[in-house]
Amino acid sequence: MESHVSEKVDLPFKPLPPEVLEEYSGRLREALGLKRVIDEEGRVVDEGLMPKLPPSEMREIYEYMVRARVIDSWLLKLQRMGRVALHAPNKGQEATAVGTAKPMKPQDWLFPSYRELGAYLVRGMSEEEILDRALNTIDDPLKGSDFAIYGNRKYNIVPAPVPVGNQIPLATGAAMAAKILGHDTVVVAMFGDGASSRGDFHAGLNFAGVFKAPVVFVLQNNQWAISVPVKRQTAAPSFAIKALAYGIPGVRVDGNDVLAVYSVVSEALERARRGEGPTLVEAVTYRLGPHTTADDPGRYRSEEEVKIAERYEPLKRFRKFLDSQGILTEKEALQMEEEWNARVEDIVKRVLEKPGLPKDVFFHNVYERRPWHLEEEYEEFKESLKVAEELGLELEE
Ligand SMILES: Cc1ncc(C[n+]2csc(CCOP(=O)(O)OP(=O)(O)O)c2C)c(N)n1
Ligand SMILES: [Mg+2]
Repeated sequence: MESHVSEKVDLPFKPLPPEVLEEYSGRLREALGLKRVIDEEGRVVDEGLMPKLPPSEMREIYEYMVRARVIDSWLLKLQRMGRVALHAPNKGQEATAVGTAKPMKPQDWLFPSYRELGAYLVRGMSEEEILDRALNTIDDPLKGSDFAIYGNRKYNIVPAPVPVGNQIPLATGAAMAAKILGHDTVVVAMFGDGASSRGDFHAGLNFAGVFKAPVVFVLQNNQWAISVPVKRQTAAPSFAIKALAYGIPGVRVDGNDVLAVYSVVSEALERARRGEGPTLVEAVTYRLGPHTTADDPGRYRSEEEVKIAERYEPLKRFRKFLDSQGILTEKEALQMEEEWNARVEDIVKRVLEKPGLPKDVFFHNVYERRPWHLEEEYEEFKESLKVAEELGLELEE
């Protein structure tokens, strides 16, 4: 009988060829090392990895990091004022967010997590839109759905899912779609160290490896998943090494060195665009703030640890580098921060004046045509609003 099977396995069994061993020993070094361009004093330690960027672009990268820090601190303040429900602070992770998004092309797609303000800004989201979202104003692009998680089709940013790591296989799927359609699109998924313990991480990386999906996985190893430290997250010596078991490169990079992140992510994007498949980038960083505004990190980590981590924070070191290169003086850099602070304060004032979303917002924007049971509920809801009005009751926005 004629066989319809087109694939076959290698028989008889034999050891793997030496070139595989050689390739993997190189990959092993990348997965266990730490790529850096500048050290914590801003000194160049690897000229070969330095991205070829004009001074104006270096300056722009710093400005995005400043903007991420400024809007982050405003969101924290607004939460403390009772105006924002919940915020996941970004402080300390700005280099990974900006360094990942900056080399992406406009047609690429970002599947982020909830801690990437710098990446949203680079993709084109404004501070005003971030605030509209966090405060659920009338201009909230996601119309009040869930709490402060961001996204917008306009910038090819898929809103982050609440279940940790769900975006990983979704990103692989989107990358496969782009590949099948022949689009020049690379997908970037961002997630934390904690997300690597979900089955979704395995499914997403395994599938992407087998089918060479054009996707870059950026794992932000910020040392903590709420109160769980990395040593309780995995027994492996690094997260990047996990990629090797899926047949894809895994690169461990200093996530507080924006130039190194830029360089490593650029290379991974180019690999994917050439049809060579996915890469896992482990960006080693540190979450300087609490997990969210509902968290008290004093219960599980020492202040001393945070103080040490602050020495490695990404803005200061990049500022020192820019100063030493004559691109931006420390004084100009600090002035830039003050200017953004004043600018964002004005935006905050304006956004606080905006009306909230209409009360019936949750009946819209989910289905193109409401199913009958929601239609019934909607009628009942409108009726109850009328009753409330007749009784003179004020429903909260
Ligand atoms: C599937 C799932 N389990 C648990 C949670 C609760 N939760 C929210 S964030 C988080 C920690 C995630 O840590 P990590 O992936 O390292 O990201 P980080 O918050 O450090 O950026 C957990 C357990 C969740 N949202 N989804
Ligand atoms: Mg984490």
